[in-house]
Amino acid sequence: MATLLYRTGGESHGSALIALVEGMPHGCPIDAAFIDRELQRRQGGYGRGGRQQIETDRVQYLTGIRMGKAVGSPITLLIPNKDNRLNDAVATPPLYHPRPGHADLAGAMKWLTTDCRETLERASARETAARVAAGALARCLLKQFDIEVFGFVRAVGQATANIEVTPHNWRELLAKRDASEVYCPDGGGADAAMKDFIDRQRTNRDTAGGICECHVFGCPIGLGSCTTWDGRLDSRIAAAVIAIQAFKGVEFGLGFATATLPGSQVHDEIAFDPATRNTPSLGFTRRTNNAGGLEGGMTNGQPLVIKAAMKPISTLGKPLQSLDLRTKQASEAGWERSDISAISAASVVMENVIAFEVARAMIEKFAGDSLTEMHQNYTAYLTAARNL
Ligand code: EPS
Repeated sequence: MATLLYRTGGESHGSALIALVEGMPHGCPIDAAFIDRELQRRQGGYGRGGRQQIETDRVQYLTGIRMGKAVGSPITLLIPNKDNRLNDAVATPPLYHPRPGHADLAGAMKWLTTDCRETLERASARETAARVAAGALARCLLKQFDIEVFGFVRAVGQATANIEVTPHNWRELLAKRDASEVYCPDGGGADAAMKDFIDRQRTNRDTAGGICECHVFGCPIGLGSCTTWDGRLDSRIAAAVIAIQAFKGVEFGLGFATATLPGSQVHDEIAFDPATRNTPSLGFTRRTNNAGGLEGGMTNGQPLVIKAAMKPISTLGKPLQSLDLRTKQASEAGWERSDISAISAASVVMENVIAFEVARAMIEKFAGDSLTEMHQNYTAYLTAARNL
């Protein structure tokens, strides 16, 4: 089956990060400036640490692209690390005191060592630069089908944005998000409250997590599958989102709140509007979108709505109780340069890993070796559905 896949490689302080993307159709225009902008957004946000002052993440394209277009072969994206010191034993010393919440302890045992260094190098959220690059590349395909993805920070600590996102106002909200240091489009004070929470954690030498939210507009009905558990688009999106470093929960639409309500208040009643018959939703409308655009593992023509919780960063300036893995004697957890909060960056990562899964579902449904063939399959499908 034609599909879209990617792998990443690289350590936080190694020479580079790479992403290898397989399955981009021939002829798809690649917007390198857009991909670099997403990388810059990932580097930004309120509460970031010193690393982002060192790096200027930009993609170098090693394979798979000619004259700004995919040639159909695997695409290799490389992001050099300026803070490249992995082979310098002094500059990347061993870490024997695992940080609670980080991969340190489990990774050290897994690799049969008392040094957490190699675990932390790969587990680090620095790797998300490669995921953003792969996802933003996939978005170049989505743009060809007018599918847009919008992510932002919904909450930090107790500070929550009081906004409703619709297909009509999201571009306006996107401009507000881009003007916000926290990447929160709520001009009504939530942005300031979020910054205040992060500032307080900095003062306390503590860290902050939050909630990211992502909307996808323009998906045709029927992406994903109800026939296999791993073909369900919600299962793929959930897996992609929960795989982001420090993410602990994901929900679609009303999510966990659906469990507390009767069915009559949860399910989105179906109606028809002939005026929107020529759109990817085929004219099927809903007054509500509690399902978050997915029913039976398939897109239902409504925007996808996904929320996810990020725990606070696990490197604390005031370290928690841990031990020395060599002696098993109690000791404070290790400290590495880190962030107070990476929630804004995480919203960019979430946007792009979701985009990758939607692009994969598009390729699986409208398979074609070239963009031209994919467009023909897409149009033929919507025409056939309209003729029912
Ligand atoms: C990050 C790079 C890392 C950390 C952070 C995110 O760089 P360094 O370890 O050199 O400071 O700032 O990583 C973590 C929070 C983590 O837990 O590993 C990045 O580029 O996003």
